[in-house]
Amino acid sequence: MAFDVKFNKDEIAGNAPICLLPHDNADVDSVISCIMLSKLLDYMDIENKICIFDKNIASDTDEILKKLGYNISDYFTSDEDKNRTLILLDHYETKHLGDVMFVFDHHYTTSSVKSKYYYYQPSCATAYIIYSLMKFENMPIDEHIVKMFAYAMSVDTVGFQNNKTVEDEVVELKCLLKNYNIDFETIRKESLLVNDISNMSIEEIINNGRKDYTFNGYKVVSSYIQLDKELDDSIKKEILKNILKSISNTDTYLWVYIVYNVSSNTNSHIYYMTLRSLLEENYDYIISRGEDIIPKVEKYF
Ligand SMILES: [Mn+2]
Repeated sequence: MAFDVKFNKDEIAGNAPICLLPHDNADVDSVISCIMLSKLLDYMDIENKICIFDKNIASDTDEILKKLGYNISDYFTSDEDKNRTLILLDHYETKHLGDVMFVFDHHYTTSSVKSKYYYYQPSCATAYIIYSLMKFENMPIDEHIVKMFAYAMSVDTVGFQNNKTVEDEVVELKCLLKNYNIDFETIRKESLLVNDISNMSIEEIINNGRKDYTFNGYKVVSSYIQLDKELDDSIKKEILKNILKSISNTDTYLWVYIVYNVSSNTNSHIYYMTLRSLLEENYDYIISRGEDIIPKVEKYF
């Protein structure tokens, strides 16, 4: 794919050291994109530093980065500097200080982006965009780099199954992995981090991946588990019973609980529970909580 971004070495070097920023509540893709771009800038001889200000890291990010040999706390920093030049990865606006020179993102926005250069592409992951940039700059691609963006792509598309999946990119990735004898299915499974509910308490099961919202004054909670099989009926009953208990104890109006089955028999079960009602929805694909379910719930309020 042609890569038409103005990535001028002299201009960037003139603003060095460059600070590479993942979004707050950093996830796998935003951190991997930073690490990949840092490698590219190193290759171009441009001084750079990855800065993670928000120490709340999205769940499981740590685990996948460790698999790749990185320790996320190595990038933690607290010193803001308004004279810094920033590059934002996997997001398009920031509250952190500095001048934004580049934004690389795969999320579409209609709001105006306050960055000198803005690069958006509807890719599986921002890490794939950085891989394209590496190729554009003739940087040698090795097995480790391929593994990095493979994990990021898989995490962001829930194992290449949600509607953010770009088929052309998956075909290219499969080809690259084959060249290095890396098994696609292994990367996919490892990135999905299937919950082992036999080792989780009922509290952990109902609060996994929890997010809290307030819509028009109503308290809404969402959480989910990811399995590689169907949920047993007895555990399902136990989960719903405990969610109901939590709803009445915490003055929650609605609890949206999602059970993902990421086996080859892919599906999503969604339970919308209030004190007095339970609505169940089933899909034969991996539905996105952030893009499909929560916006619909918000509209309801
Ligand atoms: Mn992303």
